[in-house]
Amino acid sequence: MAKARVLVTRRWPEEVERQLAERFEVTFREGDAPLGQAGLSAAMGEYDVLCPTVSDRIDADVIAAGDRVKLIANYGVGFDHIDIAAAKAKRIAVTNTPGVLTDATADLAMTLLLMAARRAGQGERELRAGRWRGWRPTHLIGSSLKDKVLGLVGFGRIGIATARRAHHGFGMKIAYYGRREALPDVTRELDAQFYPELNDLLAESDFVSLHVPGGAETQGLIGAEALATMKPGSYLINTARGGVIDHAALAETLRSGHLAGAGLDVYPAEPQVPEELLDLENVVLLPHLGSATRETRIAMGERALANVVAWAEGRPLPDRVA
Ligand code: 8YV
Repeated sequence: MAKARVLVTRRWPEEVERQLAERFEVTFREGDAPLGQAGLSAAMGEYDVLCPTVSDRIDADVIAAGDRVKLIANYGVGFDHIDIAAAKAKRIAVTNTPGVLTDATADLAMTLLLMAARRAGQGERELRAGRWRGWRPTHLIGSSLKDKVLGLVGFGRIGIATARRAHHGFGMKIAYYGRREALPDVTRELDAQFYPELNDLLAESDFVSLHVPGGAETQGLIGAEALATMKPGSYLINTARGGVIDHAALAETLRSGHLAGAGLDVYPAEPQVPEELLDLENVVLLPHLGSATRETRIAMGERALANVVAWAEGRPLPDRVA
């Protein structure tokens, strides 16, 4: 039987590219530049399997553009960049890579939280620019974490992993908003307080960290009203998806001082970063690094590969989302 034709849209760590190439007829894109809508559309008619990332917008037009692709094996856990309804309608299976990037992303949420709380980005910019005037008791004063309330919006795998770090490592109190209450074991372990209403969580939290999926359901969830509801002097952390926040409203809230700071890893139209944030000292801006560890990026590739192999062998797909 002919090997399935697989397109990998962005470069993966070498060891997983090699494993994939041993089993399939794979096209890797030498330059690692994004394919764009035209390239993705053309691929729909030329490959059996597409392995995209968050940087590829697989919308309804792309999905309609060709009839050959039977599996979209996404390299990443979030899949709001793929039109799931359109894929389902064409009986194209979609898989993701859950679980393997939980710890890396929770680590990055804590990185942002600590950087925002301790004004680390601001301090580094000051030092590199030669503006540091030496130690003094009132220099770049931030916030402590111990006994502060961390409110998690979304309490799935990554939200819980972040809560564990914050609670056991930094002595923070844990509160969360989600569709349902967490399992009793988790609630007990973290002494976590459930808030069925988002606004109540926002009003009570010293730090808010977002862990909901992207897409229509969470678009603009943290808009002007939600930001105004947040505690004065609190902090907002986002490692989820950029569309969850209204960034014009966030910039205003940071400028006014209502929020003490924010830490962001994701943006609505990456790689563009909302202009209004760039001049603000009290926001930490990272370039979507949530899962960017060697171990994690290899594990993500292996997980995507496992789905492609299962598909090729006609077995149930381990991480099917459509
Ligand atoms: C990935 C992510 O690097 O997995 C996700 O959903 O946001 C990132 O950690 C990216 O999505 C890869 O496609």
